[in-house]
Amino acid sequence: MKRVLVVNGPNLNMLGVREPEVYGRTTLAQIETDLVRLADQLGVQVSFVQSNHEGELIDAIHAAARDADGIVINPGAYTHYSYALRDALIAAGVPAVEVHLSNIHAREDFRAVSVTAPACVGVVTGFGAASYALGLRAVVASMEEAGS
Ligand code: CA2
Repeated sequence: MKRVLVVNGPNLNMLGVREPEVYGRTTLAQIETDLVRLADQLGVQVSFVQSNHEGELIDAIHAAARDADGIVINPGAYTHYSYALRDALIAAGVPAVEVHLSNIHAREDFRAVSVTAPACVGVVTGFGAASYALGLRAVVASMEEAGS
C-alpha cells in the first residue's frame, strides 16, 4: 500500500485551542482522524508528524524519502522563510503538496510568499481543515501520475 506522510509545522498543535476566528475550531487530532478515514477510502496509508522545531521537520522529511511515497505539508510560518525545509522537500524526491488552512494570499504581505511551494507539486490554501483532505487527494493523484 502506498504511504503518505502528513507534516505539520510550528504552532499547528494549537489548532482549535487558540485563534479559532483565524484557523477554525477543528483540532489537529480531528484533522488527522478525518485523514485516516479518507486515506482508507483512497487506498493509501497515512502517518503524521507535527513539530515546533525546524530540524525535527527536516529529519522527518528525510525519513519520508525512505518510508513514504508522498508528502502533505503545512509548514506553518516556516512556509515564508525556511530554505532548509525547501531543500529537504527537494531532497526527499517524492511528490509533496503544500496545504494551508487560511488563504495566505489574502492576509499580511509576508504570508503571500511561500519559499517551500516551489519544492511542491502544488498548493491548497484557504479551505480550512478541508485543505488537508484536498491536499491528500492531490498528492495521491500526483503519486499515481508519477507511477510511484
Ligand atoms: O494558514 C495556514 O495553514 C498557515 O500555514 C498557518 C501558520 C501561518 O504562519 C501561515 O502563514 C499560514 C500559523 C499556524 C499557527 O497555528 C495556530 C493555531 C492556533 C492558534 C495559534 C496558532
